[in-house]
Amino acid sequence: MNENLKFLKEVFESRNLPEESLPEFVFWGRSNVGKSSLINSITKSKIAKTSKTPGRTRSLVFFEFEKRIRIVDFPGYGFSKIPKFNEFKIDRLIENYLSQRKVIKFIFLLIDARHGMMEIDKNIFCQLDKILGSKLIIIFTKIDKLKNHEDKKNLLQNNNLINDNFHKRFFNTSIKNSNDIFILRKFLFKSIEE
Ligand SMILES: Nc1nc2c(ncn2[C@@H]2O[C@H](COP(=O)(O)OP(=O)(O)OP(=O)(O)O)[C@@H](O)[C@H]2O)c(=O)[nH]1
Ligand SMILES: [Mg+2]
Repeated sequence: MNENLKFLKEVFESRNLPEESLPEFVFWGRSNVGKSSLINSITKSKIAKTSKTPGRTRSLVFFEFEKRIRIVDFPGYGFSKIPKFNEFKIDRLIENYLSQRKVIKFIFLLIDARHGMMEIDKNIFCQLDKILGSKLIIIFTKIDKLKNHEDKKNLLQNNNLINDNFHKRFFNTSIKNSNDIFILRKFLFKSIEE
C-alpha cells in the first residue's frame, strides 16, 4: 500500500465535507466512463472502487495523494433503467460542493472517446462552465478502444469541438497507455505549483 495515498472520507451530506485544506481535483462523468479507473491509474493503486453498481450511490469520495492534493471521485450520472435521462438535475450535495468549495483546482469531465459528448454531457458541461469556467477540463477516456480510421477521425473532431467551440483544454487518455497517465499526473502536480 502506498503510504502517500489515503482514503480520506466518503461524504453523503454537505455538512460532512472535509476541511478545505488542500487543492482538490474532481473526476466526473457518465456512469462507467472510467472515473475510478483513471484515479487508480494516476495514483498507481486500486483505491477507487471500480466494480460497484453504477448509479447507486450519490456520495463524493475523497482521497489524499502525496499529502499535497486531493482527488474526488464523483458519482456517475446518466445511469437509469428508464432511458429518459437526457437531463440531469445536479443534486444538493453536488451543487453545494461545486458552488461553495474554494479549493477546487480543476474539475475533469470525462467523456467516452467512442461516444463523444452526449446530450446529458452537454447539459452537465454547460452547468459546470457557468460555475467553474476555466477550471473545467475535458478528458476523453478509453482511447484504446478506438479501432478504425472512422473512430479516430471522430475523436479528432471531438477534440476540435472542445478546443475551438467550447474553448476548453482536453486530454486524450487510456488507462492502458502509461504515457497518457504520466502526462495527467504531471499536470496535477504542476498545476499546484503555479
Ligand atoms: N479499455 C479500457 N477500459 C477502460 C478504460 N478506463 C476504464 N475502463 C473500463 O471501464 C469500466 C468502468 O470503469 P470505472 O472506472 O468503474 O467507471 P466509473 O466512471 O468510475 O463508473 P461509476 O463509478 O459507475 O460511475 C471498467 O470495466 C474499466 O476497466 C480504458 O482506458 N480503456
Ligand atoms: Mg466509479
